[in-house]
Amino acid sequence: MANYRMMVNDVIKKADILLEVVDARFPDETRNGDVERNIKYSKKPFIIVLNKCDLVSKETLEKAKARLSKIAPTVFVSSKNRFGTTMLRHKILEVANMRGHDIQVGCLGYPNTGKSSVINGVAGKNKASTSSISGYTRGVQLVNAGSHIQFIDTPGVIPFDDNDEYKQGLLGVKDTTHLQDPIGVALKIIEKMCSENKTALESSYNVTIGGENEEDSYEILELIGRQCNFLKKKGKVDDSRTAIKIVNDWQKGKILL
Ligand SMILES: Nc1nc2c(ncn2[C@@H]2O[C@H](COP(=O)(O)OP(=O)(O)OP(=O)(O)O)[C@@H](O)[C@H]2O)c(=O)[nH]1
Ligand SMILES: [Mg+2]
Repeated sequence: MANYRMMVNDVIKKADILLEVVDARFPDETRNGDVERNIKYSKKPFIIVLNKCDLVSKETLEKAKARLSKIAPTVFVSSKNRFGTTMLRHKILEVANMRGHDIQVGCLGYPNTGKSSVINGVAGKNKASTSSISGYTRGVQLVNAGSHIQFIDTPGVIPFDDNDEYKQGLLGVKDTTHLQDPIGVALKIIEKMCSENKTALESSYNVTIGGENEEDSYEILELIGRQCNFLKKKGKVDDSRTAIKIVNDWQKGKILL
């Protein structure tokens, strides 16, 4: 754990500018207060990058951007679709405001938010390795992105006190093989979807939510299980199997918000 703090501070020290990469589906949950405080303390410029914006509606994105812009310049990108990456490159050059020598860009954020993918998006090539399993980038890596930009890719970091399993499941920090309670996580996903975008949940699983009792997230999970034909003996829904599917789909970006 002490290593984590050392690594973050070391990257902040080396970098001319920092990117905090957050997941556009949960910008607040994936912002790291520790990291932001240390960046502020260093007085170095930083940009908040709302990545995975392909998974979020434009309206929600604009709201998040307006809110976060009060903290730091904020851009949204989809490194998957290479959307906004040119804009980010310009923003880096603009905010760093340096001439004459290479710009070192430190890339920090929670595990699995897409730090390495954002770097690849800006570099225009797959130079940093990525994976749907979090904890993929180990150790600090330098990536040349051309036109005087060099990235410092880092392993994802989580604030010390944050070991809530539900959050780790939602954010994809732990995959279904490492979660102790995938059903609990699936229920959280269902709750989040129902409060923010029920229609997207319905169309992902080809179900209609709204019948009696279907305000209850467990009932919705059963409905989805039945639709997927995940049944046990006597026609009972296999809730674990359904939960694992939901969590996997969510983590792989198959459910839009
Ligand atoms: N839908 C979508 N998925 C993305 C996007 N960017 C990254 N991903 C996916 O998110 C997962 C994590 O991406 P990485 O770039 O490895 O994330 P990271 O932050 O470097 O992860 P660690 O190094 O493990 O901390 C991969 O499955 C990517 O394909 C995006 O813009 N949209
Ligand atoms: Mg990485």
